[in-house]
Amino acid sequence: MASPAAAQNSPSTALDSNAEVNAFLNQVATRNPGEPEFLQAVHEVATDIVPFTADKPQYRDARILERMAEPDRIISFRVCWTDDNNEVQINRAYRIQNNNAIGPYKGGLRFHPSVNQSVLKFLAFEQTLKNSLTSLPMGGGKGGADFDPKGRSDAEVMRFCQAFMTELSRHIGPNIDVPAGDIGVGGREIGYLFGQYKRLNTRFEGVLTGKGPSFGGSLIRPEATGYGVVYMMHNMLAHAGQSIEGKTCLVSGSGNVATFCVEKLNSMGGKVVTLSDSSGFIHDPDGITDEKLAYVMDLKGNRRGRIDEYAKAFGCDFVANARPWIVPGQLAFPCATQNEVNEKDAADLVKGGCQAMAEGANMPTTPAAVTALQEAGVLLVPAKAANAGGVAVSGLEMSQNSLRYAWTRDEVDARLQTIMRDIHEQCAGYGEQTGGGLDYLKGANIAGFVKVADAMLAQGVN
Ligand code: NDP
Ligand code: 2IT
Repeated sequence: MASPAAAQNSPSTALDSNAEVNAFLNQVATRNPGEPEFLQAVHEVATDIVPFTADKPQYRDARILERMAEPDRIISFRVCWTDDNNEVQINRAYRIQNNNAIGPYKGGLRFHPSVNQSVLKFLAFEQTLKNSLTSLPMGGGKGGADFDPKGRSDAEVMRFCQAFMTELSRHIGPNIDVPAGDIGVGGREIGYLFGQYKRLNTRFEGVLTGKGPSFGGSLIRPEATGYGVVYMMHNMLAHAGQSIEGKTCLVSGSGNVATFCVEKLNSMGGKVVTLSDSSGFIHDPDGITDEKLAYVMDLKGNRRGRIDEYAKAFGCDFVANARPWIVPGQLAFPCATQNEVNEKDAADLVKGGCQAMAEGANMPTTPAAVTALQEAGVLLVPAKAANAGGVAVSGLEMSQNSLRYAWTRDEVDARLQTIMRDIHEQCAGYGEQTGGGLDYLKGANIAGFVKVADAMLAQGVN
């Protein structure tokens, strides 16, 4: 395995750049009070970009990083709808249009009670760099609402989606902003949202991705994020002379990203022993086989049940209110939500023999945990590189919609594999350390930044 990230700069340059990072972050903190997730994401990027641009006055003079960390536009709106008891419900919704230097705004919608402006601003900022890594023409955006789909009937979810789209439709379009799914927004919700957009605009156009295959959705889009995470792990391990075959894998979450991550790991010879949801995790030492995975997909995707039912069905352990990182294993795939791996979890992972992590969720690892993992020599591919397969196939869905054509599963999967290989190469290229080893976080930040920055420079001050 590669050695831990080594410091590149001389002590005095490092001090200068630390001071500059801090000055920049103080400014961002003052402008964005009460937004810890947004500051965390900007901090993590600035730590790499400020030293990188130290000898590149073109980026500094044009204040590119500051401009990227100030969303182009924040749209905030009220969503009113009636529940099955005819009671009026009110939710708060947003669309953050962060940056469209390289293409229309693009990014998912999240429906979860924890949604607020800070969470969506961090996601939109990250999305800008992620979409750049895919090499497809997509800017960065993110949206959602503090609506909780849990326990709601199909009819309630439909009415909420219709009310949400009634306002959102004014702000999006195939050449303006193209939303997709994220936590709490899957094929069902995208269908309802698309139907309402069409009703309001009388236009059948590729304004959302993740649509059903019978109305313009790309094959492999549901699988793409989870598959892409595993392709990235494969590339990273191959670079280090290793493979997934025979390794014990820890996966968190049990939604879209987690389940297709397990499917691909199984097909590549990994043994997955954990899954989780917001109530706790299951540990199945015999492995979550394809048959057991089909049960999980039905449980979470159709019946919308809880993960402890798996433990009852297959006779294994369920640990309430805990995360899987205490289980020994070589490969880790956090696929639930932000900050689900903290410093203590990182220590547990290292103790349990973890060698590599690919982030399926966005920003799942706290800064202290990142440091602990890197210092222990764990290979770590950050979310903006590892989970970019989802938005990449969304980009391919946009291409197919423009062509009025549909590629086969194999064609889309082949393109996905090529894109993930290319992202790995970009990150490895920019992440090489002078003392040897690879810092994939730095590589992803710089590779994502450069393309957007150059497009912004070319387009003048705006
Ligand atoms: P889903 O809604 O399909 O699944 C989310 C899973 O994470 C569920 O198991 C859910 O548990 C769990 N979870 C959600 N919030 C929390 C929480 N606060 N604490 C513990 N567990 C939680 O979402 P996705 O699989 O689509 O998304 C998972 C992650 O992947 C997110 O970070 C998302 O941003 C990221 N991502 C998604 C992409 C996509 O294409 N869908 C693309 C790239 C990244 P429960 O059932 O109890 O709510
Ligand atoms: O975080 C993400 O990259 C997504 N939720 C997918 C976005 C998309 O537009 O497909």
